[in-house]
Amino acid sequence: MKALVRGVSPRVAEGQVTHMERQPLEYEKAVEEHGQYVDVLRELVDEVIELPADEQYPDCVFVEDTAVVLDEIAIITRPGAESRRGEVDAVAEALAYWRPIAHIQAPGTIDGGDVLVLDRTIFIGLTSRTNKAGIEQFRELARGYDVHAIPVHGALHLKTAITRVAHDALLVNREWIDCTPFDRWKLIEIDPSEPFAANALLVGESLIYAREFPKTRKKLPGDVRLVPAGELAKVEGGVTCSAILIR
Ligand code: CIR
Repeated sequence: MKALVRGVSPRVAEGQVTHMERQPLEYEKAVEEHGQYVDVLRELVDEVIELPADEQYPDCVFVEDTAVVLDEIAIITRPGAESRRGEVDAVAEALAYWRPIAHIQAPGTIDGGDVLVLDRTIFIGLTSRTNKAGIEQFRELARGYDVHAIPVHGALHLKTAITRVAHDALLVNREWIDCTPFDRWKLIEIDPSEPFAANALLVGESLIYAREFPKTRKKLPGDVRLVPAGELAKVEGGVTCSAILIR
C-alpha cells in the first residue's frame, strides 16, 4: 500500500470553515502535527508520495477531497467549494502513474471526504459539497460497485460522521446520519462529549486516530496510533482528510 499526501499551505489559516467559527491557526504548529502524521503513515505503508503545498490553495493539505482511488480507477473529484477546484490538477497528475483517471464534470460536485468505500459497497454523503449529479457520475464510473447516497445533516462530510475502524466495524456519530443502511456492520458510537471523534483512518490493520478524543479512543479496537490533529481541525480537517491510500 502507498499513501499520497500534500504539504500544508502557508495560507492554511484561510481554509474553508462551514460548521465552526473561524479560529486563529498556527501554520508552524499545523506543519509540525502534519509531519508527525506523515511519520506514522510511513510506518504503516510501503511508500509515502509527498506533493508540495501550493500556496494559492489554503486547503490543499486535505488531499482526500480531490480523488477517490479504487483498485480499477482513480476518480478525480470536482470539489464542492470553488476555492478548492484547482487542487485536483497536481493530484490527478500524480495518480495517473498508478491508475486510469476519470474526472467528475460540471454540474457534478463531489468531495472525497463524502465517499466511504467499504469493499464493493460505496456510500456517498449528500452534503453542501457533494450533489446528486456528482453521485450519478461517480456511480457510472465505479463499475461493479454498489453505490448508495446518504443524506448528512449538520456535518461537513460523510466521513466526519462515520468511518471504518476494523474490517467489520464502523465508528459513528448518530447525530449526523441515519445508521439504518449500516445495520450489517458493528457500530461503535463516539463519546457524546467528542462530536468530531468519528473520523479515523484505517491503514491495513492499524488505525490512525486524533489524540484529542481520549474518551472515544477507549472504545477503539486493535492497533491505534495516536497523532496530534488539533491545528488542522480548526479548519475542519480530520485524519482521513490528509491522505489518499493507494492499494
Ligand atoms: C474544507 O472545508 O474543505 C477544508 N477546510 C476541510 C476539508 C476536510 N476534508 C475532509 O474532511 N475530507
